[in-house]
Amino acid sequence: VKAEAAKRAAGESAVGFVEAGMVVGLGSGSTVYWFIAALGARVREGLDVLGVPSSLASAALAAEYGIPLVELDRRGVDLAVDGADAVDHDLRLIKGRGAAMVREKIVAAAARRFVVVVDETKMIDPLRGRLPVEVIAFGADHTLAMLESTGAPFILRQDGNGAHVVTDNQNLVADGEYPTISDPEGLAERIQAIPGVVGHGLFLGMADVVLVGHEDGHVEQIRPAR
Ligand code: A5P
Repeated sequence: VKAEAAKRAAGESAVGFVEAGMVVGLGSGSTVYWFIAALGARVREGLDVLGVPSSLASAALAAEYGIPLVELDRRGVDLAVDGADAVDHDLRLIKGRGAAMVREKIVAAAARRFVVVVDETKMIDPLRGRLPVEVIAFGADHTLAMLESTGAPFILRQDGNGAHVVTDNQNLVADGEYPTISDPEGLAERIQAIPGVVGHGLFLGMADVVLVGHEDGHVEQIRPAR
């Protein structure tokens, strides 16, 4: 419940970045939930925005909150707001606990401004832990072996019933467990070069600002040094 207050503070504060007429990328997860709820309230008050959802789950949520939705097109989006699983001092991110990182990265890369909302427990430096990778089902076992050559055990993600998790793009998710990620850029390059890989959860050099929510309700804004 304490963490929820921090998530809520971060998510709601991102509404301050939204201006009338914007096309807004809507990420996924329990922190962005608060952003979508708060944005929906502003839409009900008459704010004119369009949302571009980065997952089927966020599309359903945004529709429930009355946010008009459009598909991503070549105009891109003005602002994207999304959560993260880990953030380091360079605002490098790990994403994908919700298995939506490929669409999330497409939307974030299409955004003129990318705002990340997290609670304080997500500040993890150096980056480490679970790194999700979306893989094509064909040859997945061999792809796993290639992923493991980058220095972590990988397993295919399963749901509560033991079935493989299938992404919105009809692919599988492989989760790696890295004791530490000392060279995120090098690792990202090696993973992306594996043919069975669609995309991975490292978001490097993308975040323009990270809004860190604390349990007492205050929100810190961190911007990259670059
Ligand atoms: C979804 O694929 C993830 O990238 C989420 O953005 C991430 O897991 C953050 O979710 P929470 O805000 O629920 O922690």
